[in-house]
Amino acid sequence: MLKVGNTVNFTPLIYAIMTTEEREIEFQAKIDNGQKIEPKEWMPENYRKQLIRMISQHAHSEIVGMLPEGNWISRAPSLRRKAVLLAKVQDEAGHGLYLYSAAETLGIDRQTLTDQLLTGKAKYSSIFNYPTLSWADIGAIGWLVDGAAIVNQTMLARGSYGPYSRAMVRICKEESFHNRQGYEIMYELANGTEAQKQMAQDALNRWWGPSIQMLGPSDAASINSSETMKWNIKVESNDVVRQRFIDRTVPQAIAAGLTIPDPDLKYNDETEHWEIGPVDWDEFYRVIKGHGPCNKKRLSDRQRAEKEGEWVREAAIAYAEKQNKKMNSIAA
Ligand code: FAQ
Repeated sequence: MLKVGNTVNFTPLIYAIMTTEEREIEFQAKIDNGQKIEPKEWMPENYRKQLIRMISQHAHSEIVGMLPEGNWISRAPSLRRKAVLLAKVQDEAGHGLYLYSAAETLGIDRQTLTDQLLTGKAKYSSIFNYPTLSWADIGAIGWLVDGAAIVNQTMLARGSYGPYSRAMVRICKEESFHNRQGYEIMYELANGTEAQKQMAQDALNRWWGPSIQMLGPSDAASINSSETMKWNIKVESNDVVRQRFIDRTVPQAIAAGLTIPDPDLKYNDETEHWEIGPVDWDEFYRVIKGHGPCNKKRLSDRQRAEKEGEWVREAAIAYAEKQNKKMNSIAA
């Protein structure tokens, strides 16, 4: 084994004669050493599969996540709010694209990933199966959903797969702006008229539970964690990340004058953490099995967008072919 600085590496010659078991040991040594794994390096098949599952689920979430917010672009209450929301929704599309590209480095193509989403084979985040009933819901999404996403993704930025962890760095910077604009909307409504305050509280009441759930099942029920954590795809467990989100969000609610809809919520002086009541895991599993309030609508909207965009893809291919022909004739 070659050890250059902190880097563990076998020479290519030794690598070629190693057994799978030996390669797995070397792979785990790299992970334990904090090294990033890059696309062309050897990796266990399940590492690849877990990454494709997680990254594509994440990419689909960004794309489907545009729908509940896109619904409010034409109804934003001012030009400033409209411009900010438009920029945010565009950012989410960009995140989807970086993530699909990161997944493609693992040997799967974009069309296959898209087909998995459109046929309902691949999951996307449970949180995007809820409706946006009022303007305050846009505030709640930015504050709570982007807030939960940032806490999770800051952790994922420390993960072992190079292209995914690097995508997280940029995504987190943008999510941070999304989170602030969401909190700003909520804070202003909560400190506005009585009707506005009620609108903000109602949005918090509806989005709090699903935001807690979106960070994944409890550690005891998390079937993938043993592999995803062994390989540092996730460097912290679902419950640890969830607790961090709760600890950061409860004081923000208090500062805005809003009430977290949980009668069991209390601060534990000894642990210095906010403790919540039971999470509605029945609701979570119902939603991820396709029975949330908007699952059918989200999927049919994406299916329609795919169909309506067909001519754009055909035109892009025809244009690329034309350009290629032109270049070839110049070269000849
Ligand atoms: N929804 O064994 P675990 C965003 C599934 S981005 C649906 O604990 P794991 C930005 C899980 O896939 C939000 N399914 O799984 C934005 C597994 O099923 P499978 C998305 C869920 O992977 C903001 C099963 O349950 N972020 O919001 C969910 O170790 C605003 C058992 O779970 C990511 O995708 C769920 N919430 O840990 C955009 C981040 N949770 O696949 C627009 C990347 C779990 O075996 C507007 N993903 N499941 O059939 C992750 O960090 C992880 O996948 C976890 C789950 C933490 C979500």
